[in-house]
Amino acid sequence: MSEVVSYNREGNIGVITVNYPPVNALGQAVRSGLLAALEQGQKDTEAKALLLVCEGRTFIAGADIREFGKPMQEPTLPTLVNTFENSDKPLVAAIHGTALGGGLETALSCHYRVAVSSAKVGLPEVKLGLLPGAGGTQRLPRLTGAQKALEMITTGEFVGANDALALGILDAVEEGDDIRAVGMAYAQKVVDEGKPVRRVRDITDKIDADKGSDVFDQFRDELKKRARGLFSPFKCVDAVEAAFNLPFDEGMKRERELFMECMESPQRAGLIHSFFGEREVSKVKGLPKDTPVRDVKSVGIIGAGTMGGGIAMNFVNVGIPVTIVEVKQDALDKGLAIIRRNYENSAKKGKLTQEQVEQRMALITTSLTYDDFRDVDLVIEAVFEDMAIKKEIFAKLDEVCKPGAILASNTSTLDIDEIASATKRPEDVVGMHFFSPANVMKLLENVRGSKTSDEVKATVMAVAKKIKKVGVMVGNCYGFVGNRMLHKRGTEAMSLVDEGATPQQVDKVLTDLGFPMGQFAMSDLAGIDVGYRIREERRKAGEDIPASWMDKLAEQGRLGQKTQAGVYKYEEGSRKPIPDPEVEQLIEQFRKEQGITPREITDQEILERCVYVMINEGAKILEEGIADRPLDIDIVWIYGYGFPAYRGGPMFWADQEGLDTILSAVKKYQDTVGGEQWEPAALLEKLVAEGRKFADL
Ligand code: 3H9
Repeated sequence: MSEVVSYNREGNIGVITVNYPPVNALGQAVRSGLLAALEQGQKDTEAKALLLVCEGRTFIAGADIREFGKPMQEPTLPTLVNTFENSDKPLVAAIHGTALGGGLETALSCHYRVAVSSAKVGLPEVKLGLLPGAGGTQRLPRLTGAQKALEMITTGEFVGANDALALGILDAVEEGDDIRAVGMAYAQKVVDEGKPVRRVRDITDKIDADKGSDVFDQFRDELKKRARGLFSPFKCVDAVEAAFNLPFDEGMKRERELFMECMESPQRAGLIHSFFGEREVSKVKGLPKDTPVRDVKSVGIIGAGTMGGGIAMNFVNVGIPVTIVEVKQDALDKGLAIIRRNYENSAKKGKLTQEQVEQRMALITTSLTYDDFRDVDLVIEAVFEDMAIKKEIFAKLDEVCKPGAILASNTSTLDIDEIASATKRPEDVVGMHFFSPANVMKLLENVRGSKTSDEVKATVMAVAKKIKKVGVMVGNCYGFVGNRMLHKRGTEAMSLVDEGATPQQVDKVLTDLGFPMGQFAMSDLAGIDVGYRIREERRKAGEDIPASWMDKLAEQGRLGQKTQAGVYKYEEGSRKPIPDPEVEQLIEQFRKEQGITPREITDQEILERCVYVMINEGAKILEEGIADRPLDIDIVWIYGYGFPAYRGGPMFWADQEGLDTILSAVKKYQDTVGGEQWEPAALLEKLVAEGRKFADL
């Protein structure tokens, strides 16, 4: 028998134990071990019932995702679950932690399920571009009916043990954390009460009740909005519907076919890359795992604006008190009122109790003086992008803050080393770039300065985890990883409109690729003045930034959503961008002034110029060591800018497009469009010459 699964008998209960850290995933060794253990249990004449239980922090968390995309090895998971269900002896699954995907499917193939109250169950395959492929789509609806099964399978959301009990997924829930004792007690009850083998496949009352229901079509309609561009959610509905239209064995076959379609889809590869990428980014290259981490028990924030307020919420949400400092009392009052309004809104939606709202608000202290930062462990500066002001602030922080306090800037573009130079402790200075809205967006781009200490780097990565963000460590340069690439895309998008495209055509190409919004809708959301100010600053600094029709928008006070007019116009209370003939005229006028004769621009050219330009820049970012690995860039773009996770991020997507295709387009635009953004990255040329991909780095 494999070491990862063992069999032993306790009294008249045969116990099958899985012990495959960290999450007891169903790799080949576990699958074959489980079959062997089951066989042993069947043969053990003293065993009257069998118990499946797991060691470590969780029940089985699913198939072993690392095996996907490789040739399948016997025994397969469907074979395993069918063999389990066919057991002649009653089988009990005892669940703690999370029973997910193939893990829940294995539990569903047992005849009874008991869990501790902290346990959760779910079928999250859809988040990996898959559907439950070991009977989940056939067995779950037999217990819950169509509606709930469709909800769980198409969202992948987890359900707590008590809810799972109410839904009929579990048979019993017990308090406590000794899962083996809970499982043994239940199995003993099964034996003592002579409970029969009860196979989920044979439970048909809910199937009969929902047969012919229009819930499937309703779900498909709903998914057209909720899961735009995605492949597997629709296949999930097809598979669940099969449970209602076909006999069990045929339903299983249909599920398998649909599962294989998903497995072969590029979306599955992209989503699994995102899954592992999200976890890999926490392992920073060159930063030893055992680097000491400083305790962050209190935080100071400079600026009570949208950004400062959003940042503060992240900390109070996890119980860390914050002190917000502003120059004027009314700015503090205004900021605090917005934070309260956000929490009150969550309370209205039932996400927080009124008591929790008050608890959170009580964790916020406001002040007009930096002296109140004397005892904090971390200060985050979130004032507007002005180097002189930032340096002044950091010099003051250096005077006031205790030794060992981390001094962070939320700058989105400026030089961290220059900011650090205003202090006598550059080793404690770091960038912590939050994305707006800071209480919602999952990315935290942590920026290392040349003197930032390892301890500070490790601490800000730990802080990201603590506040439930995905932290990515990047190097110091203009715009870091995310905005540096975004600015290249923005410049190309503006030029494309100069040359003849419409803003809505550019945006549509990007939303068709899977971005939640296009470049110009995003500019309207962020504020047209933001980009304008950056361009003006760079012009003042002597950079050759050409005039743009977008400058005219800013000069006319069309600042985006906040003025209900920007690149698009907006109806009162709506965020829906509406193309505006006035802007068309403004663009036409601009072209005339510049002597540009507009030409027809294809969607393909828009895609290449907006996205390939980012990839070329991404390659330069890698060359310069600003990002350690292509996956760091992918995760920045997925979590900070809405690059579709199912495409795996820009660098992963580039590998799928073909680096040779991208390089030849880059060279073409170097000749036709010009500019440093089209100078091919040496790394891109090298990879193409060697026939390698970003994934090979
Ligand atoms: C499936 O089951 C298909 C079937 O329907 C049909 C097949 C025919 N495999 O997230 P964490 C690793 S699809 C391999 O940091 P947490 C993870 O990479 C599967 N490895 O911990 C990490 O490794 P490292 C359906 C896995 O406590 C370590 O475990 N199941 C798997 O925050 C710790 O993970 C899912 O989609 C796996 N399945 O969260 C569940 N899962 O330390 C996916 C995790 O080297 N997993 N690892 O970086 C999760 O949602 C979370 O990991 C979990 C734990 C909630 C379990």
